[in-house]
Amino acid sequence: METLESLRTLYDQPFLSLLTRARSVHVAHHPESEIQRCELVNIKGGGCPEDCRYCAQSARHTTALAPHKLLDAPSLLRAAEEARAHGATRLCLGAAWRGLKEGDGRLEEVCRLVEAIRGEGLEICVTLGLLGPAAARRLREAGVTIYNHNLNSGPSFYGKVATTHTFADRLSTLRAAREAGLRLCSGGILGMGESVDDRLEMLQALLELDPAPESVPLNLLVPIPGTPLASQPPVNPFDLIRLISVTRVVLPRSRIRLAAGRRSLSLEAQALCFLAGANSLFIGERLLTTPNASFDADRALFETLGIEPSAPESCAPFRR
Ligand code: SAM
Ligand code: DTB
Ligand code: SF4
Repeated sequence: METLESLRTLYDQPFLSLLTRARSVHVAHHPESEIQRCELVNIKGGGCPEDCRYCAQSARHTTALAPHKLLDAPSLLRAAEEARAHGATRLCLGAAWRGLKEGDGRLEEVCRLVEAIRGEGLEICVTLGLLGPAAARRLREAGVTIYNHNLNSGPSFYGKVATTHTFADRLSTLRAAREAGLRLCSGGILGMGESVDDRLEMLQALLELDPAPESVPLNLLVPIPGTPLASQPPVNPFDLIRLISVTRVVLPRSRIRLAAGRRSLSLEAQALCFLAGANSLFIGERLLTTPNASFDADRALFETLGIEPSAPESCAPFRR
């Protein structure tokens, strides 16, 4: 198992050596130019009781976001069809909740939504907050195949990310999802004021889940006016590329998603992220509450780099 020191040694090697190493690991395990396309739908927006300092949807911050109730099945079906027409293979449904327990009426409502789109040929990922084992099993039964729950940062920094739940709560949700037979999607956010070691501690925690998540989204903080992190300075793209490279070396088979914040990166910086091992992204006009890279910008990106779309993946969790 990797120690923080060994991850740091990997991270600190000369940039081009690290990039070359990551690329060689990448091509040994993945098709060279293939990138998975995922699309997000915010099925329930805003009004969340948690205090995550980065989040537009926390009821504890005064942001411009108008909360909305759970989407109805026909609207979700339309969104799923549009996502497929855009070329997405995975649909990720997000809800601004603390979490769900078995017996909560909202769990059954989400299951009905999932059942409404399970014939659409998309992988269905949901991100609903903290989850216990029975709720995770119920979602699996309804047709969910992936659970997204980001660790967001390392354990030492987590107290500065949120105080209404703990890092350990997040880990136990991931374990419950895994035990229910769900694939895991878990990563984090760069740019909240954390150190490089905090980011590597997060990576270490993902590795310790053993098997580690099949998907690792790496988000750049999208600063939201009205949140405590509204004025955070932007992340140096080389720090992101280094983190993607280290993640690729230690998690050779996982998909690494260049997630939120892609709009703030040049085409050249995105190309280096893919060279370092990122092989998944969000397409579509919106993330959850903020704009995403435009279809025109993405068309130029895919054409310039000769990127090919991936096929939908099998549902079985993989073993390392
Ligand atoms: N409530 C659920 C939870 O916390 O897991 C699901 C929704 S939550 C908005 C999903 C993830 O989006 C967060 O864990 C975080 O990684 C990411 N996210 C939210 N706001 C963000 C922001 N402003 N910038 C970057 N990533 C963000
Ligand atoms: C992930 O890692 N990032 C996505 C998805 N998984 C749920 C969310 C990004 C949200 C960016 C800010 C917003 O749109 O509110
Ligand atoms: Fe936002 Fe999720 Fe935190 Fe709620 S639990 S404030 S939706 S990140």
